[in-house]
Order: sequence, then C-alpha cells, then structure tokens
Amino acid sequence: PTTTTTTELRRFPAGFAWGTATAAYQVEGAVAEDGRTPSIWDTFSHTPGRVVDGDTGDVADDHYHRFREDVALMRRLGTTTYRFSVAWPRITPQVSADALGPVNPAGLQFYSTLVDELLAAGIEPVVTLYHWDLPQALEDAGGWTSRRTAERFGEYAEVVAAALGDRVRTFTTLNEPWCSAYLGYASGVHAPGRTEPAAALAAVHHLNLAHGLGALAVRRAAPSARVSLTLNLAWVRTEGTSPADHDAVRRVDGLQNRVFLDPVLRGEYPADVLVDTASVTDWSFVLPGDLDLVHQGVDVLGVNYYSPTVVRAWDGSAPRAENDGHGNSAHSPWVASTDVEFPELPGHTTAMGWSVDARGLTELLVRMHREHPGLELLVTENGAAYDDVVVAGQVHDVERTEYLHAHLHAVLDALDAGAPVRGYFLWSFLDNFEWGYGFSKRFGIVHVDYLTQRRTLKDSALWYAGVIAQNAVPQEVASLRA
Ligand code: PNW
Repeated sequence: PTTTTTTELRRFPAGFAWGTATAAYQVEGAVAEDGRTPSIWDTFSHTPGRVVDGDTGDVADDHYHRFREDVALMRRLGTTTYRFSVAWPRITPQVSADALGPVNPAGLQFYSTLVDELLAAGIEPVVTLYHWDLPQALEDAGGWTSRRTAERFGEYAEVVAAALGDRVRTFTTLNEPWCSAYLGYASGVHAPGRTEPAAALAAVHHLNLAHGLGALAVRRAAPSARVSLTLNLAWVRTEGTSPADHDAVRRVDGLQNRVFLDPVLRGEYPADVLVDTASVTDWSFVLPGDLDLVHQGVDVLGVNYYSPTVVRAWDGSAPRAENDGHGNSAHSPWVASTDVEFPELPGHTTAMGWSVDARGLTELLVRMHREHPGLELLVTENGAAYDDVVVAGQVHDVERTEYLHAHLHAVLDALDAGAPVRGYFLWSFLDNFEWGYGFSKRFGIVHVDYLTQRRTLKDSALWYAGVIAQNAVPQEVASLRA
C-alpha cells in the first residue's frame, strides 16, 4: 500500500493546555518516608494474590526522590501543565474517623516544592486531592461507606488548598469515584477489595458528599482557584435493537454517569437509578441536606476516557459475557444489573484488553456540552497500555502514537461541535503502578526500567512533543516528529 504523507495540520485553540497525568501511589514510592502512614493501597498491594506478580507501590517510579529529573523531562516535552495527586496519608498521617489529626509539614513540603519546581519550568500544576490512596485508618472505620470519611476529606481538602492555593489554580476533588466505589467495594479488584453491592452504593453517595465538602473547602481556602471533579464517563451503547438492550444502556449510563453527574450538577439522584438499585439498598444513607452539600457543581469538569462501553440485555440463556474491561472478579462492579452483559467487541484492543474507539471521546465531550452548556471541560486522562520494549535506547510504540492521534482528532471534533474543551492530559507521563495489574501494564510515554529507574522517551513522547510545539495534529499520524 502507498503511504500518503500530508503535512496538513489541524489546529487547537490558542492557549489549549497540553499535559500529562500521574497519581501519587502509582509513581511516588517512599511509602514510609517523612511521616507517611499506610493507605488502603499499601494494605491491598501487600495482601498476597491482590496485585499481579505481588507488585506494590513501595518504590514505584521513585518519583518522590526523582521529581526534579521528571519535571525536567516534562520541560523537554514542552507540556504546559501537569496533573498529579496528593497522597492524603502524607498530609494527615494520624487521621481517624473522628478527627483529622495534626498536619504533617514534611508531607505538605514535598508537594509545595513540586509545585515550585513545575512553575519554575513554566508548567501549570493541576492538583487532584484524592486518587484512591485513602488512609487505612479511615477504611478501618468503614471507609467510603461512612460519611465520616467524607467529612474528614473536606477538612483535608481545606489543608491542601490553604497550603498550595497561592500557586495552584485548579484543584480536583476526586479522581474517578466510579472506580473507588464499584471496583473498591463491589467487584473488589481495587482497594479495599470488598465485594458488597450495598456498600458500593453507600460509597457512591459518600464520595459525592466528599466532592461537595471538598469543593466548599477549596472555595473557602483558595477563593480564586477552580474546583473540578474527574469522572470516568462511559460512552454506553448497544448493537442490539430490543427494548431490553436499550434499557441496558440506560441502566449502565445511570450507574456510571448520571449517579455522579446529577447530584453534583443538578442536586438530585436520578430516579431510575434509585429504582434499579432498590433491591440492594434503600439509600437511607442520603440524609436531609446532603444533596444541597453535594450540589456544588464544578468550575471545570474532568473527563477520563479510554474505551467504549457496549452492552446488551442478558436473558440467561447462555453464560453472561462480562468483557467490561474492569478486571476479573467473581463479583460484578455492576450492582443490581444481572440482566446486562458486556459482549466481546471485534477489532484492536490495547494491552489492557480494552477496545479502541476514539469516537466515544467526541460523543462524551459533546454530550456534556449539550447537557451543561458552557461547562468547561478538560480531558484529564486518555492513553493506552502496550507491551513496550527498549531496543538500542528507543521505544517504537507505534500503536500508542496511533491511539493518541485518533483521540486528539476526536477532541478536535468535539471542539468543532462547540464543546469548550480547555486541555488534554495524556495518561500517563511515566510507566507506573497500574493498580491491580502492578507494573505489568505500561501506560507511559516515558518508559521506566524498574531495576535502574532509568527513563527513556518513547517515540510517542517525541510525537506528542511535536503536537505540543505546533499546537496541532497532523492529518496523517506519521508526518510529525519533534
Ligand atoms: C484510571 N476500569 O483507572 C485511573 O485514573 C488511573 O490511575 C489508571 O492508571 C488509568 O485509568 C488506566 O487504567 C481506571 O476498570 C482503572 O474501567 C480501571 C478502569 C477505569 C479506569
């Protein structure tokens, strides 16, 4: 076949933010340094059988010690922003269900220095307050099934916003509460590894409450900052035609999207979700006044997107297909949904087994714009895992570059449709601890050799640097190199 190379470029709006993203437990290591106490991910990863190969975040990318080198690499790539998370157990290591406990200055200092280092490199920090590393002491008192966890989160958010709010313009309360609730408490493939559907729905509510209390706290402590929330919204569709197939779409949309969007943005839980889940819980953990607290909105919504969600009705006649990409568990994350199945999709998948369809990213961004006109949007995660190898100091990750190329065009399609997308954060800056998959899955555009901690820019990183430098993507994937 002939390869046409056109140098024609599709441009992004001036000022579009170009970033990468990471999360504390996935990159930092140094889990027992400077006063940090265990999180639920320390406990989970040190429990045999929970993480592939018994991997833990004890060392991870050693970013806690190498952050200067890492920021220098970001500068080489030309990224204008960086999304990272703060490890709660570094900030208030003695937190209990009843009280936040003393603030640990050494914990705050690490993030304050990181922020300074980023700003000095011309990179704007975007801070996530909770990316899944709940202090273990709070889990021992019920974790996200307890409203006291949400109350303590609000206090912790105030501490971080007060310390960093003079230099940080955007605070994200939570990353993907869907994962925290359903993977942590229903399927159990994430920490704390519980498999109780009712607990998962209580967690949904207390995570929403945490967003509300956290948003109020950030606005008090850092009045000029923007408050955001990052959701892994699902682009749910069916290839079936029956009413039951369409009902499966509605149900999964309710459990993954609307149960977070509606309370935060509209101040109410979707009535159909309450009905769907009535066999599991009566939602009596929603107390009078809670929805007013949750209904804080956001100044900018973070959207994480990797893969489409395809469903169909399950009538029980054949074994239920559960290719939903959420890890293998005897327990489904889809509470009260035994009549839904997730069929295998044809075509290319990433190393996660996730199928690739960039259209979903356009659809989600346009949907948010349609349902909440004017709501500013950030793509806070998008990227792909492949089995990368370093050969002679290079990583030819052609598939990742193609994935990024397709998804950046999808962002442009959303912009063309009027969606106010302000930036894009590639997941991830570095290969890192991929939760239940440990180090076996590599999402980075920078390769990490875990024996030596050596960083190697993958070809996709050089390609991304070229995109950033031009503020544009080429029509043809191959025609741009930094
Ligand atoms: C997100 N799922 O996690 C997280 O925000 C990142 O920390 C993570 O490394 C990245 O995506 C890649 O996985 C997810 O099962 C984990 O649907 C699991 C799912 C979705 C997102």
